[in-house]
Amino acid sequence: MKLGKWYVPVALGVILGLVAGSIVSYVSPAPTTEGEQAVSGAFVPPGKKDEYYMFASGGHSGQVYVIGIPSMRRIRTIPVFSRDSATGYGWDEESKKMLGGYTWGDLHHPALSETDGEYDGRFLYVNDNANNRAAMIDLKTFTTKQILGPIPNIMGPHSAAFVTPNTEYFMMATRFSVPMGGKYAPLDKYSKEYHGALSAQKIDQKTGKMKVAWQLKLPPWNYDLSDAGKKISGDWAFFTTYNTEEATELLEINASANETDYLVAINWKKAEQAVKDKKFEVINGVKVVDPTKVKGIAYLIPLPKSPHGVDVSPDGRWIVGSGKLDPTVTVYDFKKFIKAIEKEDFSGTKKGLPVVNFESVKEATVKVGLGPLHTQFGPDGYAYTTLFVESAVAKWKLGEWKVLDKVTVHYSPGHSSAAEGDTVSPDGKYLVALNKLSKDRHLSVGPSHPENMQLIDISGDKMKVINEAPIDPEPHYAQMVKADKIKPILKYEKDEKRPHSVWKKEDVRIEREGNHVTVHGLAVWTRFYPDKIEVNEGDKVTIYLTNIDLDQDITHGFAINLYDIDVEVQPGETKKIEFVADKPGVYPFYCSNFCSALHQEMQGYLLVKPKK
Ligand code: K7E
Ligand code: CUA
Repeated sequence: MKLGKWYVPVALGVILGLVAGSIVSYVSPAPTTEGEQAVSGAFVPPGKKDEYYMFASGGHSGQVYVIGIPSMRRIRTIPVFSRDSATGYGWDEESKKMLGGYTWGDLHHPALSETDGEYDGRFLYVNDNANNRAAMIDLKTFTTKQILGPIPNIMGPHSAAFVTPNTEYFMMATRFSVPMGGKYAPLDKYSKEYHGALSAQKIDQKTGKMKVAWQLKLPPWNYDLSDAGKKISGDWAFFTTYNTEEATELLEINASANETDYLVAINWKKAEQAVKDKKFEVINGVKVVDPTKVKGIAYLIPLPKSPHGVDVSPDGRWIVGSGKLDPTVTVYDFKKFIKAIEKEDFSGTKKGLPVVNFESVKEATVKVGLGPLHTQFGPDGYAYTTLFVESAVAKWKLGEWKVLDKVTVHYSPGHSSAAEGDTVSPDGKYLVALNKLSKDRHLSVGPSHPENMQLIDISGDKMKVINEAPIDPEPHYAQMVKADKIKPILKYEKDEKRPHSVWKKEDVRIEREGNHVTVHGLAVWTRFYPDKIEVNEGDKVTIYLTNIDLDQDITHGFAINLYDIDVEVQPGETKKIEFVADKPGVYPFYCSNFCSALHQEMQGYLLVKPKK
């Protein structure tokens, strides 16, 4: 084995990481008492509410965490790709169908819907890196309303998720390249027969639901992170790549051999046009455009040292790429990029795609520090880059291209999230560092440590850590939106036309058709109608249950002992439950969500008569 160029920076990074880790354990700037928090502005007293919602990805928990800022209180967990018995998600028919037999997901990057580049508070989109899916959460109810996929031709859509400035599309690109169309090809055919892909999901503006619209066939590289253009770059999207070496083994070494990988710039309007012009082939039922055959869609921009994050400035002009093995971020000027492609100022082609001349489009190299991963923005051109190896956040300024301040965090931040940070007009004020390690920061809970989120006041010249909270594994990215933009409903409408809902005791019924028993029931403070369901062993049972308590916060559960069933019905909601009564005997059912002083009385019996 040859010791390549990769060896020195990697080893240096590890050593410096250890040194930085041991230094920062002595620093403890976060306020620890309410008094200190009150002084710092992070304390939200009883009766007062937070200024921002932060929606954090739950990583391989498959969930979304809702956190109040600045209090850092976790308000809610929204199950998306994993079942959650606390909300009955994954047991009723609707959510069971959405999950499609998968029991988990790897949720990395949430994206709030936007209008004119501003968060509009309607929907939240997320990706599933594990099972090639995308999901939509309706922020009226804070519930998952759609899981799309597995989407064909993509594999591990980590390079996601963002929406275009008016939520036209939700785009995702593959982390792993595989043979397209779900085919088999041996690894020694990697360079020829494997491909990356970008999948564009069109969004219905009324329902927020997605549909796979078209895809791009891309070179067999790993597509890592992405961001949508804004304003002047609004027709474009940017993706980082690694492993342009096309290695298939020992990637930690072999995928770090090249000095530069690429930033892939995609003109999604041109891709849309190519589809209209019928310049596509259909693979696995999806319209796939090959940008090596249609000019003007895809360009490569060299980006140093195994890039991770790419982030577009609020005005859309500056594109910031972080090379994780280099202590710098590289900033490109979108205006220079447009000039370069007009003049065909290329240094060559790679895999059939034009490579833009690096020096012609690069504006600056900012020496931010060790292990830069992701950048967020504040107003007035301030930028904040997380430094994983250095356990710090660097503040720098667009145009000045130099670091103005640094703050130590605990420890090893991945992403950070700024208030309204991905919009065309970030608020400043708050930045949350989503730290991967917490080590000694909280009471020990054994070998598995929580992650650690730290709130940084970015309103002054000096950044200050003013609050922190541990959290379950594992937030990657998060978005922070002004609280008054989110308008949740407090109960479901009493809709008497809703199929299978019953609102009066007189309409409650149990019907049998062959060996299929259908129950139209209701839950009302403090009983179930019916409270006795008699079936025969082997019957298929369908229960429609409506909660007719229309008061805020009167949630009923419906759980059946030993039948592994647990759903929740919100005020005014109807849920469908289905199972086969394959166990004979007597099985109490009960309300699993505390609803009143007589909650414990809210029970009934499922009687399953044995076969003779
Ligand atoms: Cu953890 Cu965005 Cu999946 Cu970087 S990613 S840290
Ligand atoms: Cu209804 Cu508890």
